[in-house]
Amino acid sequence: METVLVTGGAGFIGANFVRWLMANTMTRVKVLDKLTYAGNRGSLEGLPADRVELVVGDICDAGLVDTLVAACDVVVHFAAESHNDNSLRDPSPFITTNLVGTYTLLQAVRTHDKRYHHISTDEVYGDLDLDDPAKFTEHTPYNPSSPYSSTKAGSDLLVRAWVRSFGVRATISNCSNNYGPYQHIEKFIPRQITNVLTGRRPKLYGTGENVRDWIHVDDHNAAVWTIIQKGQIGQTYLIGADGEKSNREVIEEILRLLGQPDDAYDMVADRPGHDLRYAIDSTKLRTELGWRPTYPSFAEGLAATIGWYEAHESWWADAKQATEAAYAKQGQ
Ligand code: NAD
Ligand code: TDX
Repeated sequence: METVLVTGGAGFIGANFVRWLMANTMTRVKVLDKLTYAGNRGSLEGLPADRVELVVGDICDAGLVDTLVAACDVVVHFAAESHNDNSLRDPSPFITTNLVGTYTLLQAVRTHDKRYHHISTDEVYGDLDLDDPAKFTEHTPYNPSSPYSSTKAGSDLLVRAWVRSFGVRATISNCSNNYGPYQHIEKFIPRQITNVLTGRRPKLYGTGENVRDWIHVDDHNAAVWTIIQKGQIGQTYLIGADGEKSNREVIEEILRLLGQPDDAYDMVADRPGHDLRYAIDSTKLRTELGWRPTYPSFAEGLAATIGWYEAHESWWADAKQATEAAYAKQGQ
């Protein structure tokens, strides 16, 4: 039985990935997660103890990382500081975790010659104009805007260098915005859902015309596993499901699904350096590896996600007050 080391497996996408592996493969999983404010043990509850183990630790801890990498077959690296707004308040943990953490993992997979998959974001490419017919491809030049996206870009470049100079067996994927269960309520969609559920109004940054390209987290994770199974070493694959929507459209849809008037939201201070539009062309992944998104429409996925937050208040309630207090300090 293959053992997969999943870094950041107590975070949003990582925890959904572990759940996806349990449902769709025979693998055994070791999660390495520091349990920062974004990590939650509860996201791994109910999984089989003989197949999933959580090790609480830091990806910058070279000794621990070396031991765990030596004992696994494949490393899937999700752990990161992941929120743009936090990176504007304090970039420091982004530099450490996203750059030094990735370097630490690369050194260990190099030493032990292990297969490595690196999870990254479309934000490394910067942004597109609203009326630009182009989408991001694997050939788009890197042009990141925020401390978050620049550290993700830097980590991708480290991976490419370790492939070329040291022969590390790695692949990279850059995905668009994910939604689904277990996402921290600091992020756009769960923030608005839990605002309505707690009697607050949704908060739209700036004009709300900014566009994000939404994909259900299960479709992202199925693509990651496809790349691990069939991807070519050294290659980058873009993951996206043609889900472009403006932030205003998403807020209006959330309000409608929750039975509220669709103008019952506040317009608040914009994010400094706010990227205008992301859009992914995932032709390479679809044609070369045969992946397709399978999740039903965004509206259905959003309705199911709202249902999950309604049913799992105990998972998010403790973080709500502090998260909103931090936003309020910035007029958001
Ligand atoms: P998240 O913030 O929900 O989870 C990150 C996890 O990493 C948490 O469990 C946290 O405790 C852990 N972690 C942080 N620092 C650590 C450290 N030093 N050592 C060990 N563990 C640490 O993030 P997410 O949204 O699940 O994103 C996962 C990955 O996917 C990230 O690499 C992110 O850049 C990438 N990504 C996210 C999206 C998205 O829409 N959320 C889109 C594309 C790519
Ligand atoms: O309250 C809000 N109001 C609002 O209008 C919040 C929290 C966000 N926004 C806007 C900003 C963005 O245009 O919504 C959009 C989405 O915001 P986030 O959820 O913060 O996501 P984004 O900045 O697009 O980055 C996400 O996708 C790419 C993830 O957080 C990253 O980890 C991933 O790399």
